[in-house]
Amino acid sequence: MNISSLSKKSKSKLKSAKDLRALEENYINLLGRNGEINLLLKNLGGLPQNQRKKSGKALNELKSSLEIIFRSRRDYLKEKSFSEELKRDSLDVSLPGVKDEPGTLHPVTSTIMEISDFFVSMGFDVHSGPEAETEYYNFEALNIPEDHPAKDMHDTFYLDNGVLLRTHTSPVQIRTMEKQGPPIRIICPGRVYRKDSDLTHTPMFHQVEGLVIEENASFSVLKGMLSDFINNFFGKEMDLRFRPSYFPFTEPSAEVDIKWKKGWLEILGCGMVHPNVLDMSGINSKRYSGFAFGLGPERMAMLKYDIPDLRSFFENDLRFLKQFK
Ligand code: 2U9
Repeated sequence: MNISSLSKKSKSKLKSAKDLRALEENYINLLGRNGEINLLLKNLGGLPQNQRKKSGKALNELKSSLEIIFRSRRDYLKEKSFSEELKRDSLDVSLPGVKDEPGTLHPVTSTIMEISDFFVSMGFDVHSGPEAETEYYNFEALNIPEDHPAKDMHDTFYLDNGVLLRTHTSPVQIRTMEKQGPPIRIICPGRVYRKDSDLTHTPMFHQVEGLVIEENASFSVLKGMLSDFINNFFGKEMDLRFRPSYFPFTEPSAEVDIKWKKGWLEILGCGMVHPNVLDMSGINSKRYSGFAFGLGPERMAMLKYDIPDLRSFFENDLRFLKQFK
């Protein structure tokens, strides 16, 4: 065995290892339990007596110096990989940050919130309900007759099995009347759907409806409440008129117009809840009376913010939406 050439070869193997993995591998091959050096040490017994001592000493010395080389190379490679990692992951803290542009509430959302807040201040609770409804809750329970044009396939989106997309938020009020007895004071904002699409109609739009049921609900209280609401919403005393109208679910019914740029403009509908509607939902119409109203927040927002085209609410054009910051 030529220990001097083994020493040269093994030292260079450790010193030249390119990375920690290669170093580890070379270390195991040389100094591991079954490594080259240990095998030689194990085989010392087969050597003649005079060589045994000399070779043993030389091999042990080689082992110690290889250990030292291994540790120093290992420390060097660790340091090198760490500094490479630092270089790779370094962060230039002088670069400009990412500008975070906060969003804004959609004008329809803030209008709904403003309307709801007003009625909440008058003691109303805010209720919501499903957008996919049954014919019963959307039509029948509201005293809307079988042959009413609103029930036509041309006006209503029908889903499977007699389920439809609600055409108004009134089913929410029906569900509340069934669950909760009088007194009731609720405001029901939400999305509604009608098969309508032109300059002034979109297939989805919003409604806010209100319902009050108590022992002495009267048209005069309704009139006072809606007048206060309108003046509050537009921030000034408005000229308004209650004009007789017809809805299947209210009797008597009225529409409210405001004076707008010289003419009259309709902005909401209202009326005393029809006794049939109360009775069908389990409320005794002999003891209780109710009033209800409905309005369209898109229309209210168009008037308040002078928005000419209904469709701008649904186009998500940031140049439009940013104006409501
Ligand atoms: C129940 C009883 C009565 C809700 C009412 C109106 C009049 C009305 C329209 C205005 C414009 C809807 O947004 S719009 O298209 N609404 O004119 N809505 S009374 O009456 C109800 C509701 C529920 C149980």
